Amino acid sequence: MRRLFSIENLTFIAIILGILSGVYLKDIVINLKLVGNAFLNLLKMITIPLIFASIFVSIASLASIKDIKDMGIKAIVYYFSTTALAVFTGIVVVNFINFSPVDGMNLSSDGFEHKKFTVEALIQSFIPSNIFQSLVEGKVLHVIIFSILFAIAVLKLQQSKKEVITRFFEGVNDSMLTVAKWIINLSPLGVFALVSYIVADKGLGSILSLWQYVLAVVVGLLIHAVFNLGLIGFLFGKFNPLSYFTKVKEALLIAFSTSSSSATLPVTLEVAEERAKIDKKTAGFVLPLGATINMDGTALYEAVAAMFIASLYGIELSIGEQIIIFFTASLAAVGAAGIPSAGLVTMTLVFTAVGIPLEGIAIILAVDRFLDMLRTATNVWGDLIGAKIISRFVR
Ligand code: DAS
Repeated sequence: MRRLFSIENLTFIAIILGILSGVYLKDIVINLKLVGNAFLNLLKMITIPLIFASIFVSIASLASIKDIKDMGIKAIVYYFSTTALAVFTGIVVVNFINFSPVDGMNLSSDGFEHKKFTVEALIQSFIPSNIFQSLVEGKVLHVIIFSILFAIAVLKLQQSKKEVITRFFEGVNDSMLTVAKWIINLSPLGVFALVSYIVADKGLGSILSLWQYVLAVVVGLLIHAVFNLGLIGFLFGKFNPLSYFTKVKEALLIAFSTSSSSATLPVTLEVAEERAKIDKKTAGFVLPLGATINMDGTALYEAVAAMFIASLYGIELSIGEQIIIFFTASLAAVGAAGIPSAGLVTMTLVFTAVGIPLEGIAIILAVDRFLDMLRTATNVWGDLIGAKIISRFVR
């Protein structure tokens, strides 16, 4: 009976009730934005200290620089191969769905001021100029880069100094995970408020008008999350993806509700270490890194969006242009931050690469947040599959 009312099950029920309330009790739940944002802020509140501490503890507990390289290379190989597979899946799905013109679709942009995302911006998103500013602004990738370098430098200290610093960050890591557990207990309420507000605010009608595009993204994400990642987990991680899913589903539900991989990270780390029993060394390194640079769902979404908008403008994409979309969508997703609608910004890299009018992005704005929920859950699922696979190979 207790299992039935577990936090995960209550969170799932909260999502369903949130969608129904957003449709039928719009005028009431539209006021729940404050409650939803308060829950989101609680998660964001511990993200930066937890990322710093978990990466530090993970690296400090590795025996040598060689081990760090070993785990880092495995993580990068996994990230890029699964992201590329996600994009390929999206392109194949689009080639099966022949987008027909959307009736009543005006192709002029309605004031969507798009921020052009360039390769320079991508580089800058990696390299911090002032780590304290990055900590304050919550620039997750900067914090990760700095904490990796800091931890490697501490490894070179004399044993007594190294121990003091390591003990401190172990304490920070464990206490942040305890706070994460407390926040998770609030998730049914927080998730209900977040989902019901979003549905009431955005309305589900827009999904119908762009049903082919939504279908292509949803089918692509499902194939990637269930078939691609499930098979990769089974073949390389030697585990049953379904039973693994039942252990970590709370993180996926929070990812779906918050549309933010970074905000979900405290929950992702907690379910990985406490429920799926993945060692801290692997989880503490692979999950924070993955939450910012491993975004399978985002990459697939950007490729599908580019091909959909191109079809609306009557642009016939050659195989060569689809290959360009393949590479730029894989790269652009790396630059997407783990925050809501980040994929919408980096997708300009893909549009620019093949000459698709950026104004077209305004057309898919109305359904972006709903698709963001699904692609963020896919992103986090990809991170969790990677952590489980890599944990098999870490000594
Ligand atoms: N919302 C982003 C994330 O947190 C993904 C995206 O915008 O595509 O993963």
